[in-house]
Amino acid sequence: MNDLNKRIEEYTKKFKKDISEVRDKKSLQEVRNTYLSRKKGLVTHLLRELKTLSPEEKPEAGKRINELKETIQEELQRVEQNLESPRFTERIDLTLPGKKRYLGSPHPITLFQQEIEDIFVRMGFSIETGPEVETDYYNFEALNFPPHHPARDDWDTLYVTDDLLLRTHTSPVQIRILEKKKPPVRIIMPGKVFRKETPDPTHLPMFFQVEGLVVDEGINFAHLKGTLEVFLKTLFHEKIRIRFRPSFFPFTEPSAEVDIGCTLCQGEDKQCRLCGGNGWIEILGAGMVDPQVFKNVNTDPEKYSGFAFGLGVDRTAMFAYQISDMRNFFENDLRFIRQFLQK
Ligand code: 2NL
Repeated sequence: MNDLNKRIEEYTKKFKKDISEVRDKKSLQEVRNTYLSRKKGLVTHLLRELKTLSPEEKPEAGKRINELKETIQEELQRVEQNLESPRFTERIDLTLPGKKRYLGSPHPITLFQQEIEDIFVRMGFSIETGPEVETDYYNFEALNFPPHHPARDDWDTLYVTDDLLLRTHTSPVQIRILEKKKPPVRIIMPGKVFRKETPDPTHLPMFFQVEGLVVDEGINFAHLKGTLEVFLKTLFHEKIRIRFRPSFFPFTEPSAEVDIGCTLCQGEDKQCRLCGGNGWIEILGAGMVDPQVFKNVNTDPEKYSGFAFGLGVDRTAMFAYQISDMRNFFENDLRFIRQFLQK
């Protein structure tokens, strides 16, 4: 009897040790076999040995062996559950700081483009978009660039095929609209445009442009001037000077370029990193729509006139934020990008 009691105690201890070392299902099964296997299990042996005890000793010993068996079964089940759900075995430290999730935000150029759009929308313009891969006709010919005309060279075009190209300006959208819609037209066209250029502080092979077009009876240069002055004064918060210079574009006549006084040095610094000491910054190209362009879209130039303009969004953002290298916008250095997050 004593011998049996001793072994019950011994197995109880040994089981505690064995079960505490279980780390996977295989070792769990081994422990189960060691104690409960029908043929060789240690507990099975103990039960068999009950027979050798006297009738007085049997009930007490039987009870203890059954208790041991139940304990073993419960423990095996508990450990099995733990193995199945890692949450029970891994200790989770609830005091650790959480993982920080960063919120996305629009790109600074997108935000600036929206500012530009908002100003024109408040003046009654609507927003139009169109394809980035264009035909030669929409990008050049309809805009009064004859085939093989040297002016095409100024646009450093990226060709897809002989007839298909990446649009070099958003003007083709205006042609598409004028083909479909009779004046009055008052629209702006924001979007990506492409030029074969090596990136440098003031040039990118892909940039954003906003072009605008107003067509109606009796539209004249004063409308152009007034509209662009209101636009620029609003965008630069009234703080700028504006000047118009004569220029040339194949699709407008007469044409002008619009400069603003340097936003960094106000013309006072001969070595200014933004205007290079010039004091003026070229912001817009504009002009009265050439009569030939109207003829190309079946609009009568005797009845209708219009003005058009175009500006580079990235370029203008550069002057609004006083950044001297446009490549900063697309290098995706978060320290740079985050400065423009809207609070
Ligand atoms: C610039 C100059 C300009 C236009 C774009 C235009 C469009 C049609 C007819 C006539 Cl459909 N003109 N667009 C006119 C003048 C200038 O952009 O330097 N952009 C960055």
